[in-house]
Amino acid sequence: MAASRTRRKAAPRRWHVAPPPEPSAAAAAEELRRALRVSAVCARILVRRGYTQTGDAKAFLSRNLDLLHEPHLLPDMDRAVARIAEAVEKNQKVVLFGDYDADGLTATALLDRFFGLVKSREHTGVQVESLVPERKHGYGLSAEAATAIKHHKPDLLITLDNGISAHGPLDTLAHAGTECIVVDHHHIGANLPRAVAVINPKRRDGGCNYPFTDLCGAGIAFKLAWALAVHFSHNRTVTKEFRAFLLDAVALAGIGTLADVVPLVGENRVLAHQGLLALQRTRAPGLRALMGLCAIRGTPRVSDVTFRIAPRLNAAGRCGEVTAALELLLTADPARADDLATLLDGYNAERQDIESRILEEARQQALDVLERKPDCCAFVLESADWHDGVIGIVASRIVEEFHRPALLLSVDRGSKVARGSGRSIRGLRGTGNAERSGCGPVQGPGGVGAVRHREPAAAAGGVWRFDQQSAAVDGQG
Ligand SMILES: [Mn+2]
Repeated sequence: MAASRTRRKAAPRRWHVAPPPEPSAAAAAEELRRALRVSAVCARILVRRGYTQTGDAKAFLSRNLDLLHEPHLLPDMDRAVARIAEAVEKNQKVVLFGDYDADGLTATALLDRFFGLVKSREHTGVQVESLVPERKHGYGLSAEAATAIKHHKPDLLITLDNGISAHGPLDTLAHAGTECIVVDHHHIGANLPRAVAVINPKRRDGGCNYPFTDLCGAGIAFKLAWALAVHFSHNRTVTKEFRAFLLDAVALAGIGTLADVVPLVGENRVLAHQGLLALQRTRAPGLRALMGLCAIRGTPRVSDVTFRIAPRLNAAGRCGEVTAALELLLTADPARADDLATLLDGYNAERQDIESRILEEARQQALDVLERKPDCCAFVLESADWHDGVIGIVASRIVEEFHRPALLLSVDRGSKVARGSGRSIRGLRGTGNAERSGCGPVQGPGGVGAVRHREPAAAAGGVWRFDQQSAAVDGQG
């Protein structure tokens, strides 16, 4: 069918309306209204969200830093601090390896800047290098990334916002003499990776019981910096210098929290709120340059981060030179920061153009599928012309519009390799890759198949081999 430019309507938006409140809920709301002096509407919303006790509701509304849990409650935190202290003492070589999205970048920048402060105070020869993956190698610690890291011959590797499932690459690095600390918030598989310490709030093995499981990578990095600040203060309370550092660093943790779209409750709500306040007063040249470019004045709002700052940080990982965003967050030079912010802005504009073209094409494919199979329950859409750094965002838009899981494939017909990115709907677990999630048979091109999900994450990516003759897509890991 010829692609028509008219926007055919997909499905009406689905609303789930909560039942009217019980008499007890109405009483609880009235109690909150009086105790907290909030409006009746605010009190009713609090009760509907489960904040029926005055203390809980008050904490939820206060967003104070003292609501953050002690960093030492995180699993393996003490081991991580001890190993990092050893690296500082023995002048070792440390590599920080973060992911190239806004969460991974802010986590990495936060710790990199922390080491800068430690170096100025402790008269140590510790060498710290921050790296992000090359986009063609995909997210996280791939085998290729491990090879790149090996060239730096680090004594210690700290993975940030990644690493929890990188068993093979971490084994390789261990054989090469590199010890590792994994700092990650992603879903934990059957086994933990080989590492000196695995700091992940979702851990429940061996008595791990951190009270808040939804921290993002930058949130955990903030906790690690806090625990290290306590250690290097050689006192129970942190020194003035470290305190100032942490109060500034919460801006990075807040950006990571908002950019990663983790639930804004508990500690995340504190980090997001305090992060916005810290962003306003930060003197970090990169953040100042980004805010100037985005014309953000006064206290930044959540949408300033999610729609302006985060997309520009993410754009380098999608369309440009991946290291530009990390350099922006690390540079001490305001002129360089302005140049890099402008560069990221250009990448972002390019990303928007590419995204709207792919979205238009993907919508047409989805509508065609629906016309042929009105009862189809998921989409597999593909093209050889789609940029694989952008298909994930488009998949989200397709899911939003059609309320069905969507897997978008960017197919390289020469090598018969397809890179895919999928998004699922609420209530259906997100995907691993096609092979691991047992999906299939998936019909291409533009066909549909049953995409089943076993991983809890809402997003997934992977590489697929594309067999043109049978027009089928196999999971390749
Ligand atoms: Mn993350």
